[in-house]
Amino acid sequence: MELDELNYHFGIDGVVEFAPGPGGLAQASVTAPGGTATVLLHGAHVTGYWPAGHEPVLWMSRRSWFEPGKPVRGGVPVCFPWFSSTGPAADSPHHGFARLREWEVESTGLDGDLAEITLVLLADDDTRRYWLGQFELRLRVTVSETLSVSLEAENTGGEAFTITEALHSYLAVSDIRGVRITGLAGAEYVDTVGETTRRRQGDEPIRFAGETDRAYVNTESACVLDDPGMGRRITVAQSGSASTVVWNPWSAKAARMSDYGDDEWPGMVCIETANIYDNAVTLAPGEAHTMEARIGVE
Ligand code: TA6
Repeated sequence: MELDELNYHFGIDGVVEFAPGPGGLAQASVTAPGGTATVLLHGAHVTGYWPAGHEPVLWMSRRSWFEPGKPVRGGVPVCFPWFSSTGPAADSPHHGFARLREWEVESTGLDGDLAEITLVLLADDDTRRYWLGQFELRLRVTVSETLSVSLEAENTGGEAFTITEALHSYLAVSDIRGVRITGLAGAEYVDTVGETTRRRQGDEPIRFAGETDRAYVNTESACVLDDPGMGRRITVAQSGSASTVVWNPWSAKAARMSDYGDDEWPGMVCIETANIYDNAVTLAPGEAHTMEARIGVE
């Protein structure tokens, strides 16, 4: 649908507006008294979140691609129907195909101080090239005093299927070497830096002194990112999610990523709301599952 049609059918003056985003991709701006979020139809990708009175919360690489069929490096990538390289074939796209596809706008709305947009991706011949699941996937972005991103997957076919999934949130920080994350004390995690091993988080906050890539499992706790350099705390709460990934590539891995600036690694950390490893989700025919990330700043 063209931008003028999107604005005619789904635009709400001063609340939801569609315009060319980065790379000329169609992007919605969703504005409520509590802040603004921007969402590409490409990948149903939240590219930015600006709570009223605060600095941007989401990080975006200056080297990100903004092209059909390519992932965006920053914001909130939607990882579905598999996480990382756990797809069914050797050439399965990393983190699944949902973030590579153009989604459709299904609805927009304003309810008091809450503004929202819902986008939908349906199984089709392209998705079946990678994965035979019959599904409807909806991403609902709600701006109020916080940013809510919820991913609802429905099995519309006759066979059960199992998915892994993540809302892969990139958060902007002053300097990764000065922040700490609490909320995961005692949780077991899969550490994928070097040889993959299972460890258990102690009571101390998570701090960063090198590449960090940890998938915490069987935890539904909210995480708090304390950033003294920016004088703020970002909370990532969740529902329908039993895994949390914490990731910073550090310098060497950053230099290996062509869509990530070599000097950008100090400015971000991912706290990803997920269902992966032990927490994969199996949906029977007709069954639906919703995973939500709620991001707030104080
Ligand atoms: O969530 C952490 C992770 O799985 C890292 O291992 C790294 O691969 C990151 O995701 C980014 O993946 P991407 O496919 O977006 O480059």
